[in-house]
Amino acid sequence: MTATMIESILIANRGEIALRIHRACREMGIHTVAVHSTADAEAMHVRLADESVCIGPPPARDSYLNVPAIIAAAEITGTDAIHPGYGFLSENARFAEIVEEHGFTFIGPSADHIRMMGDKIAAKGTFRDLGIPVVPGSDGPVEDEGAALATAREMGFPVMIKATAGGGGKGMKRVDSAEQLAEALSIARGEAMASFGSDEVYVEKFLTHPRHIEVQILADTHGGVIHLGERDCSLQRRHQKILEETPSPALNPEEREQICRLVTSAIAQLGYRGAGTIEFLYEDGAFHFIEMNTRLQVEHPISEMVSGVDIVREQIRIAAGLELAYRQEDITLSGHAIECRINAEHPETFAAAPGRVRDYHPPGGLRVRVDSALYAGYRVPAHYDSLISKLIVLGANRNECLMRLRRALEEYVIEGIQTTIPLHRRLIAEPDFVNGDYDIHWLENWIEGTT
Ligand code: MV4
Repeated sequence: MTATMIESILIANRGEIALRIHRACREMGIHTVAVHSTADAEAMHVRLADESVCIGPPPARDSYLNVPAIIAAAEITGTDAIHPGYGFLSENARFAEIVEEHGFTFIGPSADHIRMMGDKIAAKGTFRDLGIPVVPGSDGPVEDEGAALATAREMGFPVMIKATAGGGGKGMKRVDSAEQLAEALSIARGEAMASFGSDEVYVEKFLTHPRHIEVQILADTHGGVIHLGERDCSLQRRHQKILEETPSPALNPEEREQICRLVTSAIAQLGYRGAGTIEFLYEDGAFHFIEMNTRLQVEHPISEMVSGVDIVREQIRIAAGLELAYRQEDITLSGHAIECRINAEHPETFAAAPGRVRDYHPPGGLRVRVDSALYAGYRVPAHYDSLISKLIVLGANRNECLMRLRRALEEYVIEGIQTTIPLHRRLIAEPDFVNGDYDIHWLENWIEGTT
């Protein structure tokens, strides 16, 4: 593979992730182009970029999802490459194709790999064939109620009906008994059709108390593949992650080494390119693959903190046809990192709380990182995701990490809008959390019991 010169990158995103990508570009001497909606004219990502282009009105479908406007912005500014960030167009295979058809470099995997992982049945089959343990299930779409029932009886109830085109919690239905199956199947199909334009579904054994553990990988176009360990993302509310940590308190070093090596080998055999995350449900000492994400993830900084690897820099190097700057043996995962997602939301009701930030004082000090596009006087728009900041801290071990996190959360001042900082202050004082004793259901139960 020959190297492609990347001298200028259009960042097809907003908020903290647009800043994150801009920072990597700056340190690499790469020119940046921001795109923004009319609601974001005063946004920090626009202020920091070398150039900016307004691509449409506030609704995302008219701006950050507006493919012709983004391609036109890249053409007008003469950029070499487009980084999609997360969300928006980041896992849209057709967008990746269009970018390349217009002669730009897409900073991400091939459109074929994005498409493959977007089809959850295809993804499962691919990883199963590569020796990765998957959740037992129908191993393909279920054609009708009879087929679904046969699979369910084989697995034993409860089972989960999932949309082939789903992911991230959309289009799923738990079924506890044969009597519930027909209705659940028809609801799941209807929801899948409405959300994804396909009513294809599959059936899996329902795992009752798993943890969500995901492995971060990077793969170049020269056969180089590395992992940066795992992240435990079990603390979620309505499929929105609230706090992530690495390493997972649930794994011992042998389990970690085994799953990370298995994943690295599978990714190498796939010929995958770019950053990726392989998601597992982990229950009773066993891993079960569920999905692969083909984008940079919100929680990538905790992996950067323990590994020292700049994941965005490596994404850009990979897209330029360069080799990864690291081999696995160059990487030492050391210490413990936690990320708190801070949202512009009421800390108890989770009602969206956009508005003007009156005063702003982020925490600092040793091993404290704040990824945020906030500034004093900024008005958080109501049109987009409520994530306004990520507080990431590193400690020599989990206890030191928790002490530092408590200190940093105490320091953090965001005045004028409601945020989830008070939720995080309460959460990290909970004995179950302090003990690392939680599964994917723990947070919602705790919120229900304490608010
Ligand atoms: C499951 C499951 C239990 N059993 N699959 C939710 C998001 C999607 N990526 C997969 N999800 C789940 N799949 C089987 N076979 C439970 C969930 C699930 C979940 C997973 C990860 C983190 C939080 C979750 C909350 C509810 C349900």
